[in-house]
Amino acid sequence: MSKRKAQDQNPNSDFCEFLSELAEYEKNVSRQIHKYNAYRKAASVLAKHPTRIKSGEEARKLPGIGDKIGKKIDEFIKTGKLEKLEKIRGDETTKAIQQLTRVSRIGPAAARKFVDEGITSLEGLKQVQDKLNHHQKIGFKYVEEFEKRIPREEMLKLREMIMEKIAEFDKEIIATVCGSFRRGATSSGDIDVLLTHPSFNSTDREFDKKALLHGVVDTLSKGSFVTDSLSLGDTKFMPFCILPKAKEKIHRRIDIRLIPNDQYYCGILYFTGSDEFNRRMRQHALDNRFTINEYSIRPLGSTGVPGEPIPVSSEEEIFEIIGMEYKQPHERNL
Ligand code: DCP
Ligand code: MG
Ligand code: MN
Repeated sequence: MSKRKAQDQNPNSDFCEFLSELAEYEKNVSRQIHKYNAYRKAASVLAKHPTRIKSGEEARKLPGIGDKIGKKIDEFIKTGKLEKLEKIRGDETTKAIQQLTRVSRIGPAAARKFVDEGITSLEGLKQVQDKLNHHQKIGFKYVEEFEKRIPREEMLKLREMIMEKIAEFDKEIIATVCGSFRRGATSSGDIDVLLTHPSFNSTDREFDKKALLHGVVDTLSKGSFVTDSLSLGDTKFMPFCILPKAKEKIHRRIDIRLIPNDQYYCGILYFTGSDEFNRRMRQHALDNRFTINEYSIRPLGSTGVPGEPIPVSSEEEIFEIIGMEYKQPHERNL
């Protein structure tokens, strides 16, 4: 199903759209992350609701929708617009911040600083490129390309290409493409690849993880596939690539992380997301006195101090430990 079709089938898509716009405003301009989360959650609940919501009161019966959002839904039903959104859309500072935060690695704080200095557009940013750090320069250079999502068809080809090159270097490396791709998305923002190796354990200080990752970097960088890199560390590589036979020659972002095998399943769980799903699962874990992060799952002692990591050999085990019903990756699109 195409993204468009999915939206058309959502009878509350206009509510979802204004809630998402409010969420973006709270994240980038007013910087109220709680409000951002509240709007996003409400939008995701409404996106899944099978029938058209007819009033704020009806909406308030859904989880995650309270009085304030209920009132906005009423206003929108009655007038076809929202005062708050009209104001936001007309505000010059807001517009400028929304423009500048399009650049990857220019966050709300950096954007506001530029705006205070009188830089209010991407055109303006071009004049002061020396003020950008390395990441921001690359983000600026590719701003339009990075906004284009990668169709699943191309994701499949990219995965094949990446897997092939990695296997060429070391057949023992285990690689999993996580992120929205693993959740079955029809398009993705980037390619999230997690790597591990049977002989790489977190307690093994001798293992040369840097040599392993850099071997992967070298094999990927052969030929014209990789064009640039945002960063390269001992366990993380963020290159850009262009698929040689792609229909459109657009730079795509790859996010590669090398993880010890004893932390692989917590890593896969985390990098499969969604971020909202992760938040809820971590809360569920806490309610049952466990703490989960991208590395491990640990029991919480009576004083709230985490104990030793619990060994796990699948994602299913992590769900089981915290007493949560297993969710397939495609059921984690919250
Ligand atoms: N993640 C998270 N919290 C964050 C950032 C990331 O839990 N603040 C996790 C969940 C994400 C995963 O990492 O699903 C990958 O991050 P991406 O930003 O690549 O997000 P997605 O792959 O889900 O979406 P996209 O298609 O936009 O890349
Ligand atoms: Mg991703
Ligand atoms: Mn990513």
